[in-house]
Amino acid sequence: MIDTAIEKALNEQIEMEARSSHFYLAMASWAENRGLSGTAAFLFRHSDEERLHMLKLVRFVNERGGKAIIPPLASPTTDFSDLQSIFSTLLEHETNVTASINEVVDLCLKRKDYTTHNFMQWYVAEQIEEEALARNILDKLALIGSDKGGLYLFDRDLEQLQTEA
Ligand code: OFO
Repeated sequence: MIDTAIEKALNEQIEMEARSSHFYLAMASWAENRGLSGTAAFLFRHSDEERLHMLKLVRFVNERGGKAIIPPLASPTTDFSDLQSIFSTLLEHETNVTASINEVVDLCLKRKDYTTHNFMQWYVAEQIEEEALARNILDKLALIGSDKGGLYLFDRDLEQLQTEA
């Protein structure tokens, strides 16, 4: 049977992954409405992947004899000024997700729950990729600046960019 504190922490993580999915869906929609179809495709995929991250946790909690809680979600912000603000918000969000995952891992060690600790390693590795990807995109946007041709190529490249390593 899963430890109650670990179950609570995993349920909080479920909510965080669900919020990530919702958040990126709002960003994708923003991009689609501005004709940035490559960026929209990338963000729609990213949103789907966050939902998978949530599902993986839901299944794990239930398999361990806990009860996964499917959370209500508030409407995410759609107030973005430009792509820079989208991806810096995304990076900030992912940094918070990493901190939250580290807290769960820390709790697993304190409670000697090595099974959940092992399960969480997938998320630890995933966060390294997600943060690196967001930083990489922000670096590209900084290089492009206000160059419209560069923005066109950026959007085209994002269509192909994989969100997962
Ligand atoms: Fe689930 O990796 Fe982002 O949030």
